[in-house]
Amino acid sequence: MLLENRIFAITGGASGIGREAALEAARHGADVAISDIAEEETVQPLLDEITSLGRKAVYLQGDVSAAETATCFIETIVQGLGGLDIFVSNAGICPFHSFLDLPSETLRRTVEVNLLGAYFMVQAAANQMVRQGRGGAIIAVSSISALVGGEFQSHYTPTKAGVHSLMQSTAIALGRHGIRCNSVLPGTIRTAINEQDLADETKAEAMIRRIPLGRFGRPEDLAGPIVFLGSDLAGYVTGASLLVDGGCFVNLQ
Ligand code: RM4
Repeated sequence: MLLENRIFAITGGASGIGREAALEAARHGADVAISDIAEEETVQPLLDEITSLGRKAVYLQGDVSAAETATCFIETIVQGLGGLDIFVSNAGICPFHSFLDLPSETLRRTVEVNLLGAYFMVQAAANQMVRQGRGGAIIAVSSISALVGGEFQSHYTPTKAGVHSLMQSTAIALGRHGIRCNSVLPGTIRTAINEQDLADETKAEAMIRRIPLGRFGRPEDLAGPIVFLGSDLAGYVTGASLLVDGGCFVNLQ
């Protein structure tokens, strides 16, 4: 029970990594707030699963690229759960596309969701934690792609590098408030974000061969690292980043 009676909030929590992190936080005793662009009715089974674990659950449908969504999410969290202890900025997109002919609107949307959305949400969460005066933990879901490139991800990898860097800067700005900021860097985790991309069996087999643990990650593989970074077990960890990639990044030969 690493998060007993804590209040845990996550964006992009309706599916994939966000969904599994939300459930694991509830298993560890937290009340949970979720935001996502999905219709609430599609998220209701997840909310029901969290309440079946004896924890409270609240939901806000919204687009993180709009600054006002962050304000609304914090209001939803405080009104529904009474405060905020752990905030996870997870929402993100990766519309794979070649570089030379990348449409400007695809670039803009990816930056607005992945980087601006993270910034708005982290800033709003931090201000709530500062108002509360009891510290807190902020975790951003960056990526192995903060550290390496992707031919069809030229619009995406800079946003993940930006999220990684954002946690380093906010760790400095918020340390005096007892707020820790860290990032997790997932490797290739099978979710809806890459379902179409990994349908290419030749690509998928080549990528798996580079992973020492011999498999793609599963969303639940991120749940433990996120709970750890949000818990008191990570009480002296801030400005750090945790690769969760099956060893892929370090595997040159
Ligand atoms: C990750 C990494 C994975 C890709 C996802 C969409 O950062 O690049 O390989 O499948 O993004």
